[in-house]
Amino acid sequence: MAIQEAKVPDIGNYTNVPVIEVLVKPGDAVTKDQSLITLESDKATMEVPAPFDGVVKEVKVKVGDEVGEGFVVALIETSEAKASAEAAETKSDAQKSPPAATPAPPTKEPQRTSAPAISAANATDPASATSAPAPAAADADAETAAPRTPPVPFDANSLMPDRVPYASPAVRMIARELGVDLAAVAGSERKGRITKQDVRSHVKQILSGVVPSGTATGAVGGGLNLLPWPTVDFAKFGEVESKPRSKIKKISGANLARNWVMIPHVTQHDDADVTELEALRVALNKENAASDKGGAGIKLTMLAFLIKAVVAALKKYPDFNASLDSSGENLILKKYFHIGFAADTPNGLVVPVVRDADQKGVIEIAIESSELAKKAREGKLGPADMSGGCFSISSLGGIGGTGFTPIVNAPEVAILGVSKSALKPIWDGEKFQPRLILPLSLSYDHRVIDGASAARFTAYLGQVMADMRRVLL
Ligand code: CAO
Repeated sequence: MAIQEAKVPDIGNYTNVPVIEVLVKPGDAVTKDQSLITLESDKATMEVPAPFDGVVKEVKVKVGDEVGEGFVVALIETSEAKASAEAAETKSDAQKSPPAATPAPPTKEPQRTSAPAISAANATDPASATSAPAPAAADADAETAAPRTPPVPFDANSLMPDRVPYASPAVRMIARELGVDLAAVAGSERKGRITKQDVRSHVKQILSGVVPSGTATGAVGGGLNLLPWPTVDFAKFGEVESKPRSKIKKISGANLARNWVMIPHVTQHDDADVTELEALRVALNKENAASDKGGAGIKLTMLAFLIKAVVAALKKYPDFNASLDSSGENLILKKYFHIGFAADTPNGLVVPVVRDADQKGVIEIAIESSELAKKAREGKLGPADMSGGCFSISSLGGIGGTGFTPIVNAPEVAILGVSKSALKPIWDGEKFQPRLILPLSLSYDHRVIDGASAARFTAYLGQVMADMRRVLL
């Protein structure tokens, strides 16, 4: 018996790569190629395999350590002869293996190699690569000169080329075994990393009908069979410039794409008569501007009144303040009222959250939402500022428009879009009266909310906005 060092092998140009998972502990029996730890660089996750069979005597790294080639990961007790034979075999395997930073080519079977298994940011997910259906007869668009390719099952990467499932090779292996397209799985770990448990929960959701079965490869009757994303050489048609997308745009884009395809959306449009409310708001703001006491300088925004009115509507219709649980069997009703609002920033869309809006007055909400919007524009929002939302509001009223279809911010079940209020002639039974009308567009998850409930919700919201005294009731 001998104690051998298991070291980080050649991992290409990566140095000081953080350890994000330690997969073994002292006393564990390991077999050659079994993963010992997972590393995470900016662009890839890599698992460091055991170079030989044996029993772990000591683990030399912990989560958060930074390692590079040659770093000792663990001490493994093994029979001397066996270890040297296996070490020699490992060396020759490594020579045959692709360079460490090259993503492994898609295969149906997991790779058995002692080179670190790498899940690079632009690697094709083998799970989806194995599932292309038979070629279709449809012609490719002649103008774009795209090659004739068969339809492919829905793959988030084809919609959002920057969204690549972020998962370790072990998780990818499980996904392949279960026939799950990782692009459809929401990662629960930091930076959206997908865990084995996420894959299992996803399968449970498919079985219970919460997510479409088409997101599992090979599922009967599933898949959107979309055409591949068109590849066009735009420069052929005129001058172009390539502009990198911001990190926020990539992340929010991937979330929006998932929510749009996975949630059956319906948008209910309605109007709120805000004539009196706007008059009150303008008057209070004038008072505040002239005041030398508390309240001076505070601007009451329409958004603040909307948040308060939404809380009243959520109290009356609790199904809107809810989320489906991971099995899809239950609706989780929330007893708190944290309202998110979409904020447009130079880097893209973010959704800060006003917490416990039911316990705050309109002034407090106005101050808090303005501060959050300022923080958003300065790029200073932390995760805590953006988590825990129950319902979102997307207000484009300060810009313009008469209505739009906001996308539900999963796992919430509804979102309110607000457009620009305008003076309109409204018939009062005797004559037309000029009234200030605020357009409301409520998108909702039709699995959870019926059309009639949505109509009641927006009608009630309109009543509250028309007479905020109802909030007191
Ligand atoms: N109708 C008419 N005018 C409106 C209005 C409405 N619904 N809402 C606001 N306004 C007016 C205000 O009266 C104000 O005018 P004055 O300066 O003359 O008083 C002006 O628009 C700016 O309003 P505000 O300071 O209250 O800001 P806001 O509430 O409109 O917006 C915020 C705050 C954070 C929601 C906004 O900055 C923002 O980011 N909006 C974009 C949200 C977005 O991108 N949604 C889309 C998401 S999906 O891509």
